[in-house]
Amino acid sequence: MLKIATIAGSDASGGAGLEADLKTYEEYGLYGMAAVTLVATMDPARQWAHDVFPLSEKAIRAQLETVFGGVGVAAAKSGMLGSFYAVELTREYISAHKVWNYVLDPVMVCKGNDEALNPELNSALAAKLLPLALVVTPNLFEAGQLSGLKEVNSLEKMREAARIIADKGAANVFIKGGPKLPQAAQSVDLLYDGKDFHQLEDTLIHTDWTHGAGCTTSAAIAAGLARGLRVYEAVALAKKFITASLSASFPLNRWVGPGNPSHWRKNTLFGCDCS
Ligand code: PXL
Repeated sequence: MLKIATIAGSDASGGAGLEADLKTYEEYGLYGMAAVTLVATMDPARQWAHDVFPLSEKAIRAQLETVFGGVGVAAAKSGMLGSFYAVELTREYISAHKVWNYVLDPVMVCKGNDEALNPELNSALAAKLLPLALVVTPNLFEAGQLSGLKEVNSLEKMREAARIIADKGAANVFIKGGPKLPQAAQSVDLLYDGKDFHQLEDTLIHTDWTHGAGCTTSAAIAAGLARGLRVYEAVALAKKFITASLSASFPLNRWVGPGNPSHWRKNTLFGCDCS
């Protein structure tokens, strides 16, 4: 059984964070493990406002020791880290255990929020984790933050940002334009492998229920790498996977809705358009 880890926050609503990662790993037939960095909750009495409860340094280290020291993995991803010590511990364990298949999802915002949660933490994340990343998966906002370009809102700017982010140490940069590129008729993402650009396009799914789409995409890339795919193939399959997931997205309540990562399997297994 191939093993894979996530170092991420728990999303109590189940759509993003380590819950999305483990669901995705399961779809790829992998044995998923998780080191929890923080617990994120959403308050229905405050329009689904987020609260974040970080775990202690001791608790995070003990989990990383369990996962990397005690078992070992074919690949890992990190998501919301939430503290300087979680960034530093991630660096320590990914490098000490020589996890080459490491996918860095540089989570800086929750859905609908364009304010970086903590700019200094984001600089630490860039300095310490980009050099270890086989693939980094920023959205347009995160690509702007990581590159220092003010706004990344076109393919041209995505290329420029990708070059800068690769210069900071990431081996491959996958910038998710998705539905956010102005006038996009398709969902357009860009992979830069340090030499060439690859534009990936798929059907643009028109839905408000996209909670956890970034987490699912980076988990799917890590899962593809664990299965032995090369970076381009892992990214291309992840794009198909998230497109299928979003095509069956659904609301949890009036504020939020996730994709459905089991949609592809259910269609294949049961040959129906079941959600
Ligand atoms: O989608 C970003 C994200 C990542 N990780 C956790 C989250 C969220 C957004 O809600 O809660 C734990």
